[in-house]
Amino acid sequence: MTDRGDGTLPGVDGGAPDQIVLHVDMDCFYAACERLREPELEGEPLVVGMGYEPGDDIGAVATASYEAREHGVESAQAISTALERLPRKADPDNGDPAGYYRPVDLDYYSEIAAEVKAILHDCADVVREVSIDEAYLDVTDRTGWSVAEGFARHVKNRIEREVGVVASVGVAPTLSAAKVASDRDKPDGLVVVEPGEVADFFAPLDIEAVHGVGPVTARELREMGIETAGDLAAADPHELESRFGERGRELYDRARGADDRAVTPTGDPKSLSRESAFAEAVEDADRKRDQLRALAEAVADRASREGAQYRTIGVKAVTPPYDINTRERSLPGPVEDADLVEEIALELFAEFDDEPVRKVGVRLSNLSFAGGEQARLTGWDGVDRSGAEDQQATVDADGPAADAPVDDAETATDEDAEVQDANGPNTAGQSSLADF
Ligand code: TTP
Ligand code: MG
Repeated sequence: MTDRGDGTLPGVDGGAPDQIVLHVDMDCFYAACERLREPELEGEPLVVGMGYEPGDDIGAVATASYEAREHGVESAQAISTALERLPRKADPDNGDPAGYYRPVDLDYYSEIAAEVKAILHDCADVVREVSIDEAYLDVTDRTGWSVAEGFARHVKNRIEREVGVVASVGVAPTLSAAKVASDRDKPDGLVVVEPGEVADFFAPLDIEAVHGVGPVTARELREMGIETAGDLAAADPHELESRFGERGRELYDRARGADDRAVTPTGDPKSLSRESAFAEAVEDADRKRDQLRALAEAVADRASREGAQYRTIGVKAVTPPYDINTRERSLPGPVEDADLVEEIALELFAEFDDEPVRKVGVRLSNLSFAGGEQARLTGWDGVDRSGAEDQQATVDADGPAADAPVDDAETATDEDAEVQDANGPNTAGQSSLADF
């Protein structure tokens, strides 16, 4: 960067110059979740939606796999239109293209989303979750521009390796550019917009890609002969101001890449947890228990450093194909006791000792903070459990159990050391433990 001579560095197209933002958006998310538990659907045209059963054709498409999109099926489309364009596979085989249809199972997708978000929280200190399959990460303190692409690739790789779904990622100095970038090369996309490139990156885009330009404004701008962000950036700002008032200037600045928004975190954490994925499902009881001990120690240590006491201790075992099992036990009062965490975690995990397990985790919830400080955080389900009591939940292909949802609003999984330096995936296939 060059010095302006006045002691300040040049701005980044009007954005915050030192910010590195990742926007992560999962590819055909609901369909990807269905494929996790039904791997035969991989590579097939797949529609997730409601109302496709015979005699029940009122409903809409939630999402379609990219194979189904090739047939003209898309989100929010009437299910009847989707069925016309892509008949169900179950229909008599008349040689036409056909696809698979599955109903929406939001509880299951939320479980998978929590897995993904846990990785995101592990990869960044500041995460803003904006929807079930989308989040912004401020990774300024974790990487630099010269290695930002490697860092982003690492995040993508972890999501794919540990959860089995694919994300598209955009990297940019502003939120709006990062969002457009994540969408640019979908599916499996990774697009980096470096500081100084934002305005050029926006220039060829339709004006509706400019943050704040909706269909109504877009129509007015088109009437003025402004079709692209580049046209808007090159327009006379005074003319825009006389047409749109103050907003005109704002749109002009945004078209030139200006966006000084910071990534603001979604909300207060509710729990602390550590997880670790195996490259392949592990049956060996000792290996799983060793890992669980390490996770118990790490999460208890984290709680201790945060000054947090906990009343509920839980474990997670993800079994093939991707069933998320959680077990938890609540104590009569809050404790801070690493040995107890390990002991209870091992007890709760005992039923999985002989099962193949893809991932293990330990979680502390119902947090309160020491030193008489008012508890900042609430428990994961608000249920008052007096006395020790075990809770369990399994989410599987038959749908989730209604009780004890896994609420990983703040879940920090074990940290790969390489997250810090943006090397490739951990070749040992198992995430390592590191302090964070
Ligand atoms: P999107 O991220 O918009 O779409 P997507 O993940 O299916 O596909 P891609 O990102 O690869 O383009 O939305 C995330 C999920 O939200 C999607 O899987 C299903 C749900 N959804 C609806 O239920 N209705 C809708 O109209 C849209 C757009 C999404
Ligand atoms: Mg998506």
